[in-house]
Amino acid sequence: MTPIDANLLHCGRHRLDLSYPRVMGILNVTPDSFSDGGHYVLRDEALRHAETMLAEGAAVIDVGGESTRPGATATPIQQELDRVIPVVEYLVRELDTLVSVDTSSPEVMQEAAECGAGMINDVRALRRPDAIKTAARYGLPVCLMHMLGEPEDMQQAPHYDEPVEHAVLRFLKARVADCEAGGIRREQLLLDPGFGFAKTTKHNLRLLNRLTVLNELDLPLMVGMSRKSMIGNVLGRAVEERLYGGLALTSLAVERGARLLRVHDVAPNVDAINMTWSVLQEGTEL
Ligand code: PT1
Repeated sequence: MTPIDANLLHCGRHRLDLSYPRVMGILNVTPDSFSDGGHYVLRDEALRHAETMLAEGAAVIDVGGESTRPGATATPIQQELDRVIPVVEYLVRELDTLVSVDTSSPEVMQEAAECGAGMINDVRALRRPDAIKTAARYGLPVCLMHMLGEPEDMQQAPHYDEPVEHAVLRFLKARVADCEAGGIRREQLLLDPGFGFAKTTKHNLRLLNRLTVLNELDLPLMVGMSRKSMIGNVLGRAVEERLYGGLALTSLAVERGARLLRVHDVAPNVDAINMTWSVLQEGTEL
């Protein structure tokens, strides 16, 4: 066995060093995106937005063509392909950057991988038929996220019979086992508790409070809390007023072990992460 660097993800032609916390910039190509209002539908706008996020310090650009915010209805596969693939292709060609594809569809995973995407981000944790097989074939890192039900109905009275962090850990453990059994290397997996997915605000706050429980699996943790309603509900802020609240959550997530932060506002989050990380590093020596 050749020793592997546990902090280095192999993303096709790219490497992602997660020995310190990194930012994934959100690039929505849905016309109904919950906070970008579909402004980045055009390829050139997508390119400019991606360039800006990279200049601000994003390590990955996450391209998604299916809205998964609460209440969103299912997107037909062909529509998702039409939205996502041209943008992935264009970003890879023009920027030679690490592109992640936010999808649950094996067809989209396959097409995106073929045109150079380096990571798969699946809010359904590869539970669709053939998703594991497809991801395994390309060998790309996969983010497995916790959700119950589907975006359309997930917020109808979410309930857990045990502390929410235990339910999330149990679910992710089972998904990791299924993925490994299906030929995906453990070293290529990331875990995400799925903030805002089948969770009340109380669940979300508790999950962040207890985030360290998820470090038990010894896999890199990803979180996505940017502009979400958990901030809106606590602070009484509209979606465009949630940045400062989100930065507080980013700092706490980093302190509790998050290594990939999926955000809209890259520059402020990079500052919050680097400031938090510098404090944490000072506690490690002597
Ligand atoms: C996430 C995530 C994602 N979130 C990963 N991928 C979304 N890995 C899309 C709200 O409460 O957290 N992790 N892809 C966006 N989904 C939501 C969910 C958006 C809830 C908004 C809310 O406001």
